[in-house]
Amino acid sequence: MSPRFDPARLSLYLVLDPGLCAGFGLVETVRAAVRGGVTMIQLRDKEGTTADRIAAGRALKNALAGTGVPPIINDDVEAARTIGADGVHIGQDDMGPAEARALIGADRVLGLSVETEPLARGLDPALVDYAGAGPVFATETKPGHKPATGFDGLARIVAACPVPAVAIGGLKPGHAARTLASGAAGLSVVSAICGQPDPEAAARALAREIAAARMELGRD
Ligand code: TZP
Ligand code: MG
Repeated sequence: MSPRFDPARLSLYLVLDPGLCAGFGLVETVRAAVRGGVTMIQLRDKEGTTADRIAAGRALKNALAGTGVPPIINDDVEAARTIGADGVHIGQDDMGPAEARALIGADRVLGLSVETEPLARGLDPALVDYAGAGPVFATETKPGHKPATGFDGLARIVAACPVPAVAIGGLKPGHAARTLASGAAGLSVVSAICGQPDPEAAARALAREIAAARMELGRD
């Protein structure tokens, strides 16, 4: 586990889809989302090349400089290393956590997607810092995703998981209380911020809802 990782960062985790962010552009979306209160940001560019991810990752890293919000790169260890990103997020179909950890070193954050209880239980906390659990709901943002877990399924995955888990998949305003009550450390969203008419307001509404849910659950 990375000594630099603060699980509180999972509270409102924006996953950037460059296509969905095209209206405002990646950098403007990032700035707006940070003003609104996102706590961690991942670049998830499934269409681009490593060169594209390096260029977009650099722009993300520059936009986040001085904010305390860590830039994470999806899948692409080479891009993450090249730009000096804070971490990498991998899925079950990507390189394994042992290989990813060996390539990124001890200091960077490593996230792993887990869609089922057995996958959560099998996660090695010596290698992986946090889990992405879901999808909670069906979502058009990830075609061909695994079956939706619902909140009950999410709670079982989180309970089986030896590291903090952030929930993902179809999460929108109105979902914070049930997500946190499931034991998740936070909400990860794409389309609830990317491509919204006012990404800052969208992020702020979610951040407030999460803060209120934390208070309600006595998790502050
Ligand atoms: N992994 C599981 S669901 C998902 C990913 C990357 C997409 C979530 O997107 P949205 O728009 O927040 O439903
Ligand atoms: Mg992947």
